Amino acid sequence: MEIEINDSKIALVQGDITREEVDAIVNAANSGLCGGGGVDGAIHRAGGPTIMQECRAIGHCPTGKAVVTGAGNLKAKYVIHAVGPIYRGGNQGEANLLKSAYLESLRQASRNNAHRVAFPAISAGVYGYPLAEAAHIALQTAFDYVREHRDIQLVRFVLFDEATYNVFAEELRKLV
Ligand code: AR6
Repeated sequence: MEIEINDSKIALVQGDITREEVDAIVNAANSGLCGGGGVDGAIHRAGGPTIMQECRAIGHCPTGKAVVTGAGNLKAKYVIHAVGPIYRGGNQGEANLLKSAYLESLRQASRNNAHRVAFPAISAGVYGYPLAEAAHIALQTAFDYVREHRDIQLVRFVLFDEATYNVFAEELRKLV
């Protein structure tokens, strides 16, 4: 499923983000930038050790922010490591922090002339964010950014499983 905004697109696909051929892929990282499971583990495994070397040199990324490294062996040019919030019931600023993780990632993409960006569902795995709400925040933030920043030509949400894809599709239909 995809929608057009001006001359840009927001697209939803089911798949593995490590195989994306866009300019930048976004990682759902932790603030220590020290790797882990889920999409983070998959990106470091597929991209090779140089990504972790660059993460160590950067050292830390606060929740709601994003940092950039090269993409090692991956087809993308950059990995944008975004840190989403751990969901703790919804009253700990989680929504703003999740929005910020997407927004800061898109700003990093713009800064690095990455016109095509792929995102996973940040915080929707181990970090426990309720999926429909996470999808709404992700899509609304991307929609608003793309409408105002014409340099971003494509935002692809690469959803790992069918259930996640379906929730994103439902939320995207509500948005347009
Ligand atoms: N491609 C796309 N999406 C994927 C892939 C993949 N290869 N693998 C998993 N997902 P998670 P979080 C989906 O847990 O909730 C790590 O240990 C997954 O199904 O990766 O932000 C980090 O180091 C889910 O929908 O990220 C942090 O400590 C989504 O990606 C912590 O987990 C996000 O799930 C971050 O937790």
